[in-house]
Amino acid sequence: MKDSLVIIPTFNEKENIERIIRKVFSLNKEFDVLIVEDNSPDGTAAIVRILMQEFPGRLHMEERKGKLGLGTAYIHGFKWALQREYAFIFEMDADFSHNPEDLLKLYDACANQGADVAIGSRYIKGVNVVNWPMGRVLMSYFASYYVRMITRMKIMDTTAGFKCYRRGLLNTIDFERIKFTGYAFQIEMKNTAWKLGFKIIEVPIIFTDRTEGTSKMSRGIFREAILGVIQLRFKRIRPKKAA
Ligand SMILES: Nc1nc2c(ncn2[C@@H]2O[C@H](COP(=O)(O)OP(=O)(O)OP(=O)(O)O)[C@@H](O)[C@H]2O)c(=O)[nH]1
Ligand SMILES: [Mg+2]
Repeated sequence: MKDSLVIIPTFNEKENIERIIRKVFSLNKEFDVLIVEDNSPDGTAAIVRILMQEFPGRLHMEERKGKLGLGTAYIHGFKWALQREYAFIFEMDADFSHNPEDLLKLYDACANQGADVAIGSRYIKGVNVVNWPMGRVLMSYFASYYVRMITRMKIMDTTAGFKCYRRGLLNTIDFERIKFTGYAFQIEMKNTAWKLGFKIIEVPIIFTDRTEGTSKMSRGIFREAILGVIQLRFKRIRPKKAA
């Protein structure tokens, strides 16, 4: 059955994009792929366009006018997926920090273990991060701890971006009320799911720093996350009104 869509947002990923797409299509389960492309100056979109001829009906691309941020890229992808029949909707980075093989574990947690959202978690069994400088590991680990303390969510890896959502969860979230765009977007989505009472399962994964292409992390993204979680703690969350 054709039930799963992997959303991959891209900005300047020409070194990774073809390999990651081919890797997903080589897995033992059928996943469709949606690239949300923000007009990368490096020509990422042109590479995807050529591959779309090789994988008609399985590889899709939505092109936006410019770099509008990770959060809105995912929301764009979620809306696209909900207009189609997908039951399981995944988030994955293009840079191989997330191992595409782990899509199967995330799928299993949602399809067979009853999760509404499965999170690929770096911090569920110790710290599973490869190739990050110690400073960045510590920062990420303590950021996760900080978020846990402030929001009181029982999630070990609160900033993780490797996920599988059940369709019903995404259908319940009011995307107009999702405000953050960087790491805080990932926290906000978890916080929203948690406050709405959805079942969350963390699946241990190993996260590997990118070896190709360049990072898009910025100080602004970081600031948004630090201040944003305090707002999240007090934010009232209501399910989306039925249309
Ligand atoms: N469409 C879109 N994709 C983005 C944007 N910012 C980042 N991405 C993509 O989102 C994914 C995660 O971004 P990364 O640059 O890897 O961010 P990171 O993982 O925090 O940092 P590094 O791994 O150190 O580079 C990658 O696939 C990026 O290409 C954006 O504004 N728009
Ligand atoms: Mg990355």
